[in-house]
Amino acid sequence: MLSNARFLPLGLDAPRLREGALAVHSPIDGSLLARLAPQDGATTDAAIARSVAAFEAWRRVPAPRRGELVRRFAQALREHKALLAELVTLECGKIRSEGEGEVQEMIDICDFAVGLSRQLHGLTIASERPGHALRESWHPLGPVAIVTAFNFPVAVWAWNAAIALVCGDSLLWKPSERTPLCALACQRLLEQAAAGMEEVPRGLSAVIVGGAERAVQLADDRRVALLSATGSCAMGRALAPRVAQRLGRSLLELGGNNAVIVAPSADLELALRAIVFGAVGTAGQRCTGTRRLFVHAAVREQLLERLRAVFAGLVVGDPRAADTLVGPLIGGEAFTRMQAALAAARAAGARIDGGERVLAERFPAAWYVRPALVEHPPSVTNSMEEVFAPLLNCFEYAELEDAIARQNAVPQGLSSAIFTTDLREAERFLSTTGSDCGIANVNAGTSGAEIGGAFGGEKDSGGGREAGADAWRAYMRRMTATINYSDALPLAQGVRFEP
Ligand code: UN1
Repeated sequence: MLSNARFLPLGLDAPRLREGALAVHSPIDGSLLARLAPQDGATTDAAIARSVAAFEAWRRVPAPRRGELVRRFAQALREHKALLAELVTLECGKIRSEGEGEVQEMIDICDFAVGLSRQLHGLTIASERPGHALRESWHPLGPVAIVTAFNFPVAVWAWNAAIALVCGDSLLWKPSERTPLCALACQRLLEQAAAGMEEVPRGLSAVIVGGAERAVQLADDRRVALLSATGSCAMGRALAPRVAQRLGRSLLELGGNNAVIVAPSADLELALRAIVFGAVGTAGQRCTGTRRLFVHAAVREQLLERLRAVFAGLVVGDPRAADTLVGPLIGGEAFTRMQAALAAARAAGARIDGGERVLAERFPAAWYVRPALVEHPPSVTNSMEEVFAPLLNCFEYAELEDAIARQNAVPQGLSSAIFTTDLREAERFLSTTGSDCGIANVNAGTSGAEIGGAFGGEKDSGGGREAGADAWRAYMRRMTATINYSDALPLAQGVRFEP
């Protein structure tokens, strides 16, 4: 069980974390961290009702004051950064530096949102009618439901929450069943930030602990103004039609099958480091992770030889240890899926280095793997599925056009990268007919985006955009107003209608 005293500042105190039906295990060693009581349909329904009431109060608070709440929250995050990062590591298994990076990402988006709280601007537009003004304004939207995955148990919520809060919305957070403690800790820090701000209504933010059926309930409920969901393509496919059925709004951030193209002119050392971080960072469990490599025939052997050596030498182990770079998979199903993908590749003639389970004796109830490098034979030209594990599929190419075509030939379209020092190749990759992804990088890897840019992807990756300069618009409703300050009533388009 979680050591109470240690995590007391995050509000994770004893009794209520020991009695429920939902067992939370650490992927580090399989140990039991807590037992939480999941919410049922009725308590979720009541939480939505409270969220509506909180929204109705919060939308009246001036946006810069709403920003003040987010500023205080960022302050609380700064104070508790190390502890929250430790909890992230414990609950989802990412290494310490990545846990801290995740909390930093929360702080970054909060700072960004505080600035935005004074910039939620509309337009004034020239009207075609004399004595008329045309104006656009943005108003708070309503309760925003945020469904998050285990791999970014705090940052992805913060991308949504910080912006939704300054936009005047209330929050309902359904975290992954695997990482509810992180959610409770964030909720506690937000409540602390709100203490002393009397304009913050009760129920402004709520955590809904539970499984997929709670996400379905949020998707189905008309009171939820926006469903922002991050997770697998399958999850998106299950939820999006439900929201669409009630003509509601959704913002989807789903899977990726991200590729790196390495051209003959590439700085190979740079490419190597970016590919390794992209493929094995967070134990391959990032939606932006590098799944595919298209390397030019001229540099193939050189790069793969280096990759094999680096993969073989990576320190896999307890993510709390200072020298570990690859922590555990989230669980046994992830391991099984990875092994199935490796078996299929092997059957089709691939050369595979790594991929085996390690540390099974020390951690019998956890799932550590050596990252796998899969070199496909020429007969296999692409891999279509996202396997959420440290597994890199390598292919050779001869013409850039063909590499770009293969990169784009998958259902997903989240992130992509090219390594080249040839300006023409780089610009070709970023052009209209280049990468079809929401994120396209040059001489930088597929993962590790900063919050200043819009984040999200095309096709099966969901089409949504979070973070970035204009993401706030998704969390507000847009109103166009025509104001007639004349004493006549001219109709637009010159229409005459005189009864
Ligand atoms: C995710 O995996 O869901 O760009 C989000 C990145 C991180 C966010 C990943 N900033 O890799």
